[in-house]
Amino acid sequence: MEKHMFCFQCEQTAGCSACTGCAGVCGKQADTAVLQDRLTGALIGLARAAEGNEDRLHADTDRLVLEGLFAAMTNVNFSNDAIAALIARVEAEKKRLVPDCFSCASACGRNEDFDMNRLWNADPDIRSLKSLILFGIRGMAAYAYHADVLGYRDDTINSFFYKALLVIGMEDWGMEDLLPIVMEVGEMNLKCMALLDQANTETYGSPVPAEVSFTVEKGPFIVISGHDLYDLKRLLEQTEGTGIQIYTHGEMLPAHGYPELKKYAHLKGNFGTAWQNQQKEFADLPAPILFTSNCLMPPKASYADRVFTTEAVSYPGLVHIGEEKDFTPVIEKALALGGYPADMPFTGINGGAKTITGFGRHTVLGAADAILDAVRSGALRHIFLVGGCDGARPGRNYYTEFVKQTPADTLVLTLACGKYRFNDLDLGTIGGFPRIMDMGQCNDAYSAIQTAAALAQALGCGINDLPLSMVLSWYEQKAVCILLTLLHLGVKNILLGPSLPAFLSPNVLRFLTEQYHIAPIRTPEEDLKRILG
Ligand code: SF4
Ligand code: SF3
Repeated sequence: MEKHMFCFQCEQTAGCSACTGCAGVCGKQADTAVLQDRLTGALIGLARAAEGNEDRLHADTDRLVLEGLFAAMTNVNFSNDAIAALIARVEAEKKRLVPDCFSCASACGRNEDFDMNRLWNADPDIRSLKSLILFGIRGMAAYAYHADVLGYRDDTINSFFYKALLVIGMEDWGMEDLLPIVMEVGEMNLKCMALLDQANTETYGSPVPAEVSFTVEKGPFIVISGHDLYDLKRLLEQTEGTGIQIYTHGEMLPAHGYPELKKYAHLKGNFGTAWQNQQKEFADLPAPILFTSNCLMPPKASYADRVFTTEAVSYPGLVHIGEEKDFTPVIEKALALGGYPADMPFTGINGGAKTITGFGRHTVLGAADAILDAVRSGALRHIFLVGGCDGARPGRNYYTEFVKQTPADTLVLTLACGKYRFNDLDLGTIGGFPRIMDMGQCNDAYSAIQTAAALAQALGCGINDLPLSMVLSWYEQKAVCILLTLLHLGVKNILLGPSLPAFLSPNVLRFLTEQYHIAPIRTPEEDLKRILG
């Protein structure tokens, strides 16, 4: 049994510094963390083997890289067996790429895995920049994976994963060499979010505004969580006509806006709030829960027999649904549990009984003229993008209070699971629109970026000159790649909370503060005053 690990990739890391003992705050055991490090080291070895052998790379090699990076993200894969199987696949792929290296005596390093302890013990600034690259590509890999599942791939994006992995393994690179790669992660992630947007909208249609109830109707049901719309679609097909209702959870909520998903009458509503409340919310649930991506918490014994995983998600003892996507075990569990005997009204954290989602870029840009007129006339004073991850640490009620205190002549755009802090509030309307518009999942930051770019173009100014402020919350590595995308686009004055990443060294933080004026959130009152003057 391992007694020592090192992980500081997420916002809830122990002591705002690093998880270093027998287990992380997320419940990841030290032996799993060590295996995930070995997996990352093996992926760096694979990138070394691929250098100069690009013509020998297959779509399967690219997919393996995505799976390996995705599996080491926070709250995705807790299974030593699953991680060990990935390591074995990476080693086999390396042997296929450079077979001669395994019998050669010269130590050229072409087939060598990287020891991640060298990174964790490196100079603080080098470790900080390489962590930004590694955690950024982990988040980005999840997006590329969801696009890949729908048949959308991009060679430029796939090649970049190898390049970034190679860089992480470089021993002699300094800050000036690493900084451009950090920014390139942001650039590539913009392409990657665009690819996923294309995959989702071409497959399921452009999202339209949809009201989503929090009430669970009587009878058998299944709760589906995570970001993967393909899994939801397969589940909807397999449950049609069975009498089983489907409820979204967490980041699956925006699925209600997609025409090809909302057409299923048994896609009923949304269950629960953000991921960190699952152990409480699932405790007495008379239904199975299917996890398709982050964020899975270690299930309590009271409901562990009802949790199922698929794709990159895995947890010891839970039933994993394989690539054939036969959801029979989930369906049988739903029928056996039977659901609630009568309709069960639930509420969001502010007591609201419903929410609205589906304000993707097509809808918001369709209203661009009205928004622009309102900005020009002064009827719309300011737009806030309040988005990002939710989490367990105290202090996140900042986002609820911030949104509640935004003046009536302002608009709040939101995305990702941080919105559960306020998405059940009714703040009224402005110019015929609700004052809170949910643009979708974290990857729909692409929609927000496109909207901001279009408004800036129409007003003849830069994004930083718009009456727009970004108030972001972060937790895991998808937030890291999105933040890097915003920096790549030159977005300044981002407010970030609830705390700053532990992997930012003082020098790297100083650079971000000086160049991009990133600032930590303070109080809603102070920040609103600072923004609105
Ligand atoms: Fe700690 Fe976060 Fe790493 Fe889990 S993912 S071990 S909580 S830093
Ligand atoms: Fe949430 Fe885990 Fe980040 Fe896609 S589901 S945003 S935290």
